[in-house]
Amino acid sequence: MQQKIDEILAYLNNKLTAAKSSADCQAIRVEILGKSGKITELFRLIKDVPNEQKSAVGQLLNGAKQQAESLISAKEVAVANEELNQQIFSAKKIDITLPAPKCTGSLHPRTIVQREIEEVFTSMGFVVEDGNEVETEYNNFTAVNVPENHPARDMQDTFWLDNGQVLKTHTSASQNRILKKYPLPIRAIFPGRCFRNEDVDAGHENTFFQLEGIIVDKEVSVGNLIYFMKEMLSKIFKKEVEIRLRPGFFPFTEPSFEMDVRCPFCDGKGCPTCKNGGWIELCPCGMIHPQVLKNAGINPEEYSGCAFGLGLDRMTMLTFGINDIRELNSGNLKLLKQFGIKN
Ligand code: FA5
Repeated sequence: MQQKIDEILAYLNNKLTAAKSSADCQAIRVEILGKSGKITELFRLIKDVPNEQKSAVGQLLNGAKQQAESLISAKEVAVANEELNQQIFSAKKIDITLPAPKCTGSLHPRTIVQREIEEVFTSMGFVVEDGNEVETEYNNFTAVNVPENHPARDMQDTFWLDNGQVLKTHTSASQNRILKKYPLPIRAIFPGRCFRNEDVDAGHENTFFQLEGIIVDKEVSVGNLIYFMKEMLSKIFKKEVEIRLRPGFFPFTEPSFEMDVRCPFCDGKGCPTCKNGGWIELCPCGMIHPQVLKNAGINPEEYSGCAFGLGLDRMTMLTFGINDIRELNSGNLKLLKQFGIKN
């Protein structure tokens, strides 16, 4: 048996030395280790070996099989590497001095709407501020008049971090910092990503965007709020728009409102976008609560302010006719190709 094994291994070595390709190696593997391979055939002889020698012969054959396996595998790896090198180096030469192909991607629909809104507000003297995504409990809640244990905290189910901070639940979390940062009067907008521990559906995400605006000056009134919102919406929808205020509740504004816009798609006659109601609920807003001003060191006897918190995803969906908010976070390139605008 040992002699047969030696002959097969010698034969194998010769064949492997001559092998030039993966296909050659595959053929050798079949010839030696395949169903009717030379070593496989040797295993069939075990039945004729006397019982007391069966174990020793079995060991011998297993050793031969392993040896053949590792010789073939080593050659397969070497040949595969060689083939890869051939592919790389014999392929068409790349001229690395050529300019890169122009492939700049496109803007996300939400970014397009955000930039348009920013342009409108900056043209009216607003600064654009950035906000943190991780916020202190104080800024997210207490500074905007939602003290600890106040039931209003339940309005926004929050992701708490181990260090006691939160993923900001609304852009209002930046109000205190911005009110302290700028000298009065202040006109600022601050778009940003917000997080809430919410069930996701076509209209709600756990990660979404808002765009907040504040105006603090002497004698600011609801009239200012209406004026700025109408200006913004008219520019975005490219037509004169009508808005209405309904009573709302937010601890950080007094009075608080829900602002609706007369459906710009059907002029209020009724269509699928406004669910035939003629009005679209757009954004909550109100006059900044005196306590919020005080918390930022502003005297509410002297100054007043108004604020709004626009749902940027909602505005994007309206603008582009997207009916499921989940599309916006999906990373789906089809969405970008359909609505994105080249940067
Ligand atoms: C607020 O977050 C207030 N901070 C807004 C505000 C600012 C009021 C300043 C007054 C003055 P609200 O929870 O309603 O309010 O959210 C505002 C907008 O954010 C909603 O109208 C909606 O468009 C959007 N929004 C809220 N939760 C989600 C969510 N889970 N998914 C997508 N958009 C959301």
